Amino acid sequence: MDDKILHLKKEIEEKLSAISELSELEQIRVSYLGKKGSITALLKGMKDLAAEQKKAFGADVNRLKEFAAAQIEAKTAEMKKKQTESEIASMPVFDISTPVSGKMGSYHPITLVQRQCESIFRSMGFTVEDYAEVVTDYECFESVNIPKHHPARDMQDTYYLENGQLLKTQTSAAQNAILRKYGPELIRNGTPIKAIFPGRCFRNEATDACHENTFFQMEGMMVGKDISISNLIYFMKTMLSEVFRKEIKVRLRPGFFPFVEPGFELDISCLICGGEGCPSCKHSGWLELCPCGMIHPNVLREGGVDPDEYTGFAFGLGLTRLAMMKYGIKDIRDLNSGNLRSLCQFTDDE
Ligand code: FA5
Repeated sequence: MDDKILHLKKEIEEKLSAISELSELEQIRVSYLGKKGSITALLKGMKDLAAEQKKAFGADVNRLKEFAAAQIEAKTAEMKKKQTESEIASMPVFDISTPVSGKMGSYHPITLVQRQCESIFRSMGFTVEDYAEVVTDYECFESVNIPKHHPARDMQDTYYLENGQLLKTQTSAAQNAILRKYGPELIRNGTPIKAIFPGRCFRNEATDACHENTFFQMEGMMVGKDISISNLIYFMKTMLSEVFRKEIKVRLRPGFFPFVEPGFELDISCLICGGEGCPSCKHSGWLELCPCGMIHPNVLREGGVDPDEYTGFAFGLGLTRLAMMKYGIKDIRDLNSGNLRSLCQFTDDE
């Protein structure tokens, strides 16, 4: 082999073993294999050789060229691997056992009372149901004994959608579906229907300290043999004493709702002003919290349950107002405000 070729081979090996930076490799590649590189110059110079020398010299130079390219490629891979390893080694160590400091967030006060109510009713054998927010006129009104043009519709100024559906104004919109879901088991085995169904409601209302256009209710129903007002009062009392865990004044007065007969308004003495009267209770000292009553026979019949055999109660708890009373929130509008400083201060007391 030509001396020049042997010399270049040795030189390449020495240079590659001496480098410390990845960027130096490109300089080496260019200086041997680039347009003006030493190996390229050897190939170009072949045109001046005698024909008998060309073949052997050409083969040697090409072998050198392949050798240089392979060595540079191998060195590049080796250096990249080293670089990655040293980057990993210098990364900060993530210790999963390190305690996380600081507050991670909190539940909205309505979520807190909703969860508390769900757990109270679950412990008394009720199932918790979810229901849609966009419903039909039939679900929200007709199935609960409020036919078209009934004056009771005026009490719930409704947002109608272009497709004829509406944003539910009351959680009572799920009553018919619950009766149809659990009614067959009641009829087959006598298992009473016991369900609660919390949900968001919408009404086109002027807002004030105790009215919002978007608020939460939690409906509850129990249907079976010989269910009476005593059962209703028992469950209402248990729920309120568990939620407030202190003595609160309650009053039950007649109330009209087309889907119950008899119907009641269950009010609690305003906990913001202690019953003295304030904007949160419209200066009456009382807050309408949980209308209720015995389910109207038309509603049971429409849900496939025979009103001559079965009776039941229903209630429509104002969850948003319950959160106000439980946490001493004076203005209902604070609950939809997204103001984290005021909303993050509440905790679950269970
Ligand atoms: C109803 O919506 C009936 N569906 C409740 C019911 C269910 C009665 C089952 C009988 C049997 P009412 O419109 O009064 O009733 O609303 C019920 C509760 O929701 C009120 O007592 C109140 O606590 C809450 N509520 C009603 N409107 C608003 C509002 N605009 N802002 C905040 N809370 C409201």
